[in-house]
Order: sequence, then C-alpha cells, then structure tokens
Amino acid sequence: MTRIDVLTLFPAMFESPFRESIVARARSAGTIALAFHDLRGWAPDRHHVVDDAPYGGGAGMVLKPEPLLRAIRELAAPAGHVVLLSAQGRRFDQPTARRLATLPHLVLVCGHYEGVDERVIDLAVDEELSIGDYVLTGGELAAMVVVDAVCRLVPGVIDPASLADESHTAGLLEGPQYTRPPDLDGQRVPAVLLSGDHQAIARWRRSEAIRRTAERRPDLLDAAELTPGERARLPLPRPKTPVRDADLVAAYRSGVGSYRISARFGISPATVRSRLRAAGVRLRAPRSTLRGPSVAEVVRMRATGLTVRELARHYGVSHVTILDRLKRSTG
Ligand code: JF5
Repeated sequence: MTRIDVLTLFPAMFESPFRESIVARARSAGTIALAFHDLRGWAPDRHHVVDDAPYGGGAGMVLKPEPLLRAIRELAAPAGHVVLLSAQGRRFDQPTARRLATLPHLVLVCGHYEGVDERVIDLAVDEELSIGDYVLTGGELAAMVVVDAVCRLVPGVIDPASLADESHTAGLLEGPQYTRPPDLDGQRVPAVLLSGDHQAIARWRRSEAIRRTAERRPDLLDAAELTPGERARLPLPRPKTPVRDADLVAAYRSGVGSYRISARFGISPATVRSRLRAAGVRLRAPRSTLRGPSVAEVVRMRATGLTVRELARHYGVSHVTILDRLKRSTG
C-alpha cells in the first residue's frame, strides 16, 4: 500500500480532483491512502499564524519554520519521503514519478508566499521538485500533478496493459490515434489501421511515434529507447548548412504544407513561400489566409508585457508575423 500525505494551507483544494476517476477508485479499493492536512493545525497561537516577514526585508511573507517543521516531522514519522513542491526544485518527470511510486510513504509539502525558511528544507525535506518553469500561487496544483502521476503507477491502480503500452514507447511522444468514422470531412484514417495486420500496425505506430518526437521534441531523442537501427534512420537534425531550394521544392511538391516545411527546415513560413515562388513553384492556397495567432490574441498578450521576440517564440512564428498582427491592430 502506498500512503501519500499532503501538507497544505488549502486542504479543500484537493478534495474534488481526487474524488473522481482512477485515483478515487484506488482510494476506495485501499490500494492507495491519500490524506490532506491543514498546516494551520500546527500553528500554536489562536490566530493560527503560519507566515512571517522575511529577514533582510523585501515584499511578501515566508512560511514560519516552527509549525512547518513540526508538521512535517509528525506526518513523515517514522520514515516518509518528504518532497517540497516549489519553482526552485529539480524538474518532475516520468522517471521521477516511477521512483516515487515505489516508495511506501510520501509526504508532499506545498510551499506558499515568497517561500519556505531554508532551514526547514535543510532539516526535513528530502527532495525539492518543480512541475515546470512558471510561477504558481502555491504548491497545491504542483502537488496534485505529482499525486496524479505517481498514483497511476502504483501497482494495482490501472490496467497493466495500458502501462505496458507506455513503456513500449519509453521516452517518445505518442503517435496519432483515430476512431470512427473512417472519413471525417475528407480526412481519412491511415489505411494501415484498417488493414487488420497487427504487425504492420505496430510498426507504423512505432515509426509515427519516432517521427513525431523528432519533429516536435527532438530534445527527448537522446534519452529515448531506440534500437541502433531506429537511431540510424532518425530524420537528420536541422541542417546548420543553408537549406537548398531543391529540398524545399521537393518537400512542397510531395504535398507537405509550407508550415510543416518551415518547422522541419528551421526557416520561417514566409521565407519558405517566397523561396518556393522564386524557384518557380506555383503555390497552393494556404489553408487559411491568416495563419498563426490572431490580431486580438497578439494584442492581448503584448499588453501583458511580453516582448515581440517572446511572442514569436511562444506562438512558433517569426517576429515579422507578430509585428504584422500589431500593425493590423492599429491600422
Ligand atoms: C510555490 C513557494 C512554491 O510555483 C510553484 C511551482 C512551479 N513549478 N512547480 C511548482 O510552486 C508554488 C510558491 C511559493 C513555493
């Protein structure tokens, strides 16, 4: 049995998410024990104060060390593994979820305010984890992500067959999935999936997973479990040498759209189209006249203070596209 205790200022936040679906079933079955504890219960005074001003000054408050330390020690006794959720932690990932799922007792501590007194971390925290590079109002949502990802890996919580599928494509993105109907607005389900040839289907799924990972998350490929043959057949990493017109033209003539070509060759869609035109290619009509983010969207995001560069990165378009949207908004 796996036990997870969560220490938080907002225990009620956890109630609804884990009364649904797979985690709820595992709790009812007694496969996991999941409990949420209010840090204020360890505050000594009648006002239940749990924060204090930071030494050295500055905005915001810090979680007071004494109630936090007593709470962690009580909850973790005698041998629980204590994890603090904060933006300063090492990145939480699937291998970490697998490791945590092997432990009999986890204590998740939700940080708040400007942070946690560092001495509590030194004295009572085994590991500090972050779910990603963004700032949350507190560690609660991060703890929920960890609870969810860990619980589904505890033996007996989900069908071993679904987990087996996952380990098959270890470190790769999933390929595309389809269900009925076989034709949706002229978009057909790949014929191999209707063939009944299970070997061919397995091969196709594997190659789609590899292709998609190479295209969208090439950073995952180093750690992915690929056979030497699969590794040898990987699409070449983005060339640093200039892209040849002939390659752009060949890709376009084979039916690939200019946006896909742009992503694959690492040059902007506008450049792809102008070079194709210069090479004498008759361009097909783009799927819509205004690709990428809308004027309203860019204006709204720009107003939050993001720079044109940051917006271009965020939307995966060139800075010219962002400038175009901003120009359309005023003119
Ligand atoms: C938090 C003190 C934690 O912002 C986060 C977070 C981001 N990724 N993973 C966790 O946690 C909230 C705020 C203040 C500690």
